[in-house]
Amino acid sequence: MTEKTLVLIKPDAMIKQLAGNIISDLYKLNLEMIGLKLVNVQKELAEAHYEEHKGKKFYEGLIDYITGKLHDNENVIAIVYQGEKAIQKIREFIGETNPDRASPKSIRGKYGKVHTEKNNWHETVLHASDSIESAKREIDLWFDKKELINHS
Ligand code: FUP
Repeated sequence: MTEKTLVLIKPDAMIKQLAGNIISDLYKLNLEMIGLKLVNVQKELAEAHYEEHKGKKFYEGLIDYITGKLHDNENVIAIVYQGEKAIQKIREFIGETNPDRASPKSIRGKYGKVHTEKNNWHETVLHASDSIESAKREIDLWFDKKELINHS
């Protein structure tokens, strides 16, 4: 089934200059890129994106992370991919949520970090939507329809 999914190249990946390599690796999944932009992430957008985690002990760290406060870089690259099994393909590529448990071949396994000293906040390098419903919600949050190629 053709799906759309949202990928965010997070501030840690941006500061480590991993964005080019990540996009290059994502090409290998044979998905179509239908939207891409650099976003200066404000608190409102961060809180809307992570609303399901409000109140959890790592929430404040997560919001500081995605708004760039922890890496002195508040820009992330947001990309929408479309294709067969796009959600599953990209989730496998990025690896498990906890970088310590993620496959060493995955992006999170290679570059992620768990900060036990900061309420178990995970530095996860990339975000990728985990279901059709969350992809739809997240794409609407990060992109205007007219910013997507061949939007329907
Ligand atoms: P994922 O979809 O893999 O990003 O995972 P979740 O939606 O469960 O988590 C959202 C964000 O919270 C991720 F960036 C990781 C972060 N997180 C922590 O920082 N600590 C935790 O204990 C669990 C999740």
